[in-house]
Amino acid sequence: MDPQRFNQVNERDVTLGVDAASIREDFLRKLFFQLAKFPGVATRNDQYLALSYLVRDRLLLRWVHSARTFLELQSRTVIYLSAEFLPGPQLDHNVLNLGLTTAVREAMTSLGIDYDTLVEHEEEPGLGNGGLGRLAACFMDSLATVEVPAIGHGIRYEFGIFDQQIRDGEQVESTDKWLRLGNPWEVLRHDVEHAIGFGGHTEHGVDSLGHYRVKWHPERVVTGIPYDTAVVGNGTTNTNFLRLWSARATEEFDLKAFNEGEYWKAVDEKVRSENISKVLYPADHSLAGKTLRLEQQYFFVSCALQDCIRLLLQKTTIDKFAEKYAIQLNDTHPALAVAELMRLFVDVHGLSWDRAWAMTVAACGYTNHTLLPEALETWPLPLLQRLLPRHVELIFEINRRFLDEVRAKFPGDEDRVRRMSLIDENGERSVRMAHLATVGSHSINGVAALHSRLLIETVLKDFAELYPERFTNVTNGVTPRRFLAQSNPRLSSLITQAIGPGWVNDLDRLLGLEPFAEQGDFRRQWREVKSANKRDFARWVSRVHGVEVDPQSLFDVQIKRIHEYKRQQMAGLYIVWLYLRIRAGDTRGLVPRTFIFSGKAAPGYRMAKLIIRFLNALSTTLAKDPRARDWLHVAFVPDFNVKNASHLYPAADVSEQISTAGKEASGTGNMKMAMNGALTVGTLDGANVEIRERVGDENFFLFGLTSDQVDDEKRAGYRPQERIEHDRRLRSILDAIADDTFSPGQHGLFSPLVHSLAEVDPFLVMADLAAYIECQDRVAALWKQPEAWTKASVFNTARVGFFSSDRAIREYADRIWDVKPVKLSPMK
Ligand code: NBG
Repeated sequence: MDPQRFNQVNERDVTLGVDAASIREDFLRKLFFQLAKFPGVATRNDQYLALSYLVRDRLLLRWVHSARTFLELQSRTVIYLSAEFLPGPQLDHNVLNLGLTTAVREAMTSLGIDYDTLVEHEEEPGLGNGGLGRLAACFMDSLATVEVPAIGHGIRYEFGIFDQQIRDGEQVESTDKWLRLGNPWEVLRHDVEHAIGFGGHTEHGVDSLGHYRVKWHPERVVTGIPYDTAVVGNGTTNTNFLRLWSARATEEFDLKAFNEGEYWKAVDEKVRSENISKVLYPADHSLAGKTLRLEQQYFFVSCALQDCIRLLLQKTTIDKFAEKYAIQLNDTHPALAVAELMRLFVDVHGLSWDRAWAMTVAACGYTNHTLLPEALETWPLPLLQRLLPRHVELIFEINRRFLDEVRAKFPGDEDRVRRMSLIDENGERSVRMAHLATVGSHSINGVAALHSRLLIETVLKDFAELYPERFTNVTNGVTPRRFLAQSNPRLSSLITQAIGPGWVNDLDRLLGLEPFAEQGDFRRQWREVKSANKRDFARWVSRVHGVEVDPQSLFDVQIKRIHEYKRQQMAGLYIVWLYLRIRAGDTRGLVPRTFIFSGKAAPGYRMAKLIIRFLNALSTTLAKDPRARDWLHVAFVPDFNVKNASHLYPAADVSEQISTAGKEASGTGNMKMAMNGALTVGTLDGANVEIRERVGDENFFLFGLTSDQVDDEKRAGYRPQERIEHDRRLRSILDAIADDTFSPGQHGLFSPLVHSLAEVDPFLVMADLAAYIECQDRVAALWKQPEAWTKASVFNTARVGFFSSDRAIREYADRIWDVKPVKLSPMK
């Protein structure tokens, strides 16, 4: 035995070929030795797995190298806590980031395998609902690419976001069995597990040294085990990882119960424990007031933080925690981290309260992702008390000290104290998670300039007055690797032809495209790329979903979660307006258009589901009417997810970003589409504001009320009826819907929609619709001038470099995390 000798060996002693011949040979090795198959019986899934495993080897080599280096250097590490991650399919993305695209294609071709078929075969991990989870995935990609050491922590939901089918125009949900055929990317760490307590009671006392100590005796303990997925940077060696926690029963069976013959009772506890990581809550922007959801949040936060401490203590002591880690709370879902850190520091590791609190605040940062009241989490105190009794005590103590600070700064202002308290005393007492996250963080940011301004003017106003230095903005970004290089190879090669390589990791270089916008020949090529992408999309959507679209028409695209504030219904009303005109023979100024919608509705959100029903009804009605054939089509593409979206972004001509101003925190689909050369029709909301500033107002179709005007309208007692009375277009649109034009044989199907719009209109659709119609006229007018349109399209791509998530991550790294990149040398 010579451990010294073993320790001197390292990953550099292994080489993995990156040429087509090596990849071909490794493919066969994986097929034979890992899957125990020969070509004659290997299924497509076997081929996919064999290829994925050999690609994973190349990731793991870099990962091991990164991990060893980071450990030696004790590099400061970002811990990104997020209840949701939507990474999308891994195979092609990893192949691209490793620079293996050509070699892999060649190797597959030499074996008679179509690489694209394998890529299309992959199921994605749908471990998120929408933009928030996808942002987390873009950030993981950028952290590795800009060489910042990071670990993402989340939950390995056995069932992710539901699959959506459209049956008879309605959304039908089915379980997402993403793990069914195996997940080749994850690595289970058998040697790591953490115990997560729930319930029970606390015991207060004095230890042998005379220190006041609290001990929590949980009633129930669940085990968390980690599944790791490597995340490699593009063109870097740096490889970070995503650590997703899965819940296991601590004892497989309750032996006593089992011995007494109560088999069911014995397995009951197992089922209860493992339910924690069973399924993702499929609602975005609404509080699911569920015990299980709270259990999920605490479960992954505690696993993550215990794991951080475990790693820290391998090399140093607990008081170095805040030097070693920058903890980012992705919305309030992980806000319990603030209380859990205090528990770990004070109760478990014996630090003083003040030391523990200073480290907690120094380590934590909080990103707010929404101002919508229904999405601001609060947990009923009795529930918290029952599940996490020690954390309630800690939250009370944090609150007591915090409110003393508020009183000292604003003497006599008890109203303010009530507003700022971590505990909401109105009605049933509850804990305000956004307040907990804010008080426990040294930095609080919104996700676009407007959103961050509104955050400090409204939801967190009192906090911004107390701690102005803590508030900042980091506008979101998206990864150009996945959303341009990988999903739009045609446009990518045209860009590279024009400005050379290197832009994908330095997206501001796209500015170099500007002069090309003036060249007719380049514009022609640009149009050809878009047309080819649209034809591809038309073929794909027909083959996979049986939806027919005409690639010659203008593709007007709105793809995102279905929500009243996002106003898919407003686009629907505009389509009705166009249809009424066409039926009346008035096609002046129109251009042939295909409206493409895609998005899921929360299963319990009735109005959102009715909007899906409505859009599908428009689609069928128009398809049946020969008068509409040349002008107007509507396609609803089922099951919006990262994979399907990647077919859509490259094909979009118009990007619909039409939320009520002040409601969409940022949006990221807006960035993805502009990057692919779509022109935005948008309100001054979220990141639209900054997109417009950058691409130029002449290359952006703006309409609608500003967020201040929306507030004014509401304050003045907004009445949609007045708008309807004054505008015969609005009347005729609503009348047509109410008359069952789109619901033949189903009288009154859409009356809840009409009623909501005409009587309440919480998102001011009626106030903005006229402006929207006029804005769409401008769209049609520009579409009729292909040269001018193309120029605007080129300018959109050229000027959106700012919206790379690399830029966003660099801002977080400099202004919030204080982390420096760690450069690693290239590896074979
Ligand atoms: C969403 C916002 C989007 C934003 C993403 C990412 C939540 C709670 N918020 O506008 O609605 O782009 O977060 O920041 O899902």
